[in-house]
Amino acid sequence: MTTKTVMQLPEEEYILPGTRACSGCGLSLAYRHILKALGEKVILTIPASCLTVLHGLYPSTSVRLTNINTAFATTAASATGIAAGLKALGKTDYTVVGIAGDGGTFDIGIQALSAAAERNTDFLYICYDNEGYMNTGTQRSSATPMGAFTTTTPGTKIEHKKDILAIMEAHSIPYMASASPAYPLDLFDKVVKAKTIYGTRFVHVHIPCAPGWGFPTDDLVKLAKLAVDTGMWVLYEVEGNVFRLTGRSRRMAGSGKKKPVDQYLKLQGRFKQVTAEQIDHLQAWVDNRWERYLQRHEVSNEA
Ligand SMILES: Cc1ncc(C[n+]2csc(CCOP(=O)(O)OP(=O)(O)O)c2C)c(N)n1
Ligand code: SF4
Repeated sequence: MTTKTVMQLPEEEYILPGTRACSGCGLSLAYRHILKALGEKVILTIPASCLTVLHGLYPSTSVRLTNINTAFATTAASATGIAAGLKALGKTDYTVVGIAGDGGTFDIGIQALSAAAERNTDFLYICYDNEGYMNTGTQRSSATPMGAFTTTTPGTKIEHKKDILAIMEAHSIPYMASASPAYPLDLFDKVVKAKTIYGTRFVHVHIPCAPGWGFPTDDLVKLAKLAVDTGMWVLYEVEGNVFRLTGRSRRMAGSGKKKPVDQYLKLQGRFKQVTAEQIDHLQAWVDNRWERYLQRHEVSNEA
């Protein structure tokens, strides 16, 4: 089922008013809808990250759900343990959810995640991707795009972003998707779907970060939308072997319209030093990936 309006979302709020996240944080917006989709019967496990900051310091918390704070590299290992514990207790009505940043997923957490995915361990893993180690001061991760400045890339980053969804797909997991806080209904529906499937499910969420990327906080949604409109972020899902573009990306596939990447780059301080050559590289990278997605989308829709 597709959610058509925000009026159809559950009224229940799991984030209490007042969190320690920065104002205008993309994570707060996405997380609100993720938690609405997950509901009460959930056990979260979260490593050191902006999300731990959002949750707050023991004994106070801004989130009304059960959460375990785990070590940086161990989100998937922790989720594996919780899933095994629930199974031993015969409890089948809880969803186990590991949620980590891109540093905790693409880099330090990938070993435990790969091992769990290969075993098809029964949990949902959500990677919120603010494209750097933001909680500790904007260091580079393998999710940082080419041309972006970070505090550990003198000049700008010279490598492209790692394709984590391709890596997860190579594990043949039953469900994976990408989503954006600018399209909360698409995000909500994907998490609801992921919740019901058995095995390792992976949802990758784009998280614009005002202080780390250098844009005014009220540009958050505009920037998140531009990421999709330029193809820097693509909304899709892979269910079994079926690849589907979704939401705004699906409509773009129909109209054939994609904006140039520099429209997205020029709104962000982190791309202040990007060179013309890097913009060309980024555009070619986006165009190649988009073509591949279009072909897969057509093939899967023909079948
Ligand atoms: C083993 C280990 N190394 C380093 C740290 C310090 N540390 C805590 S959070 C963090 C950055 C997390 O980055 P990411 O996972 O991308 O999440 P974000 O902060 O961007 O939300 C680092 C380096 C740590 N807690 N443990
Ligand atoms: S640093 Fe960025 S991702 Fe982290 S809480 Fe602040 S705005 Fe959100």
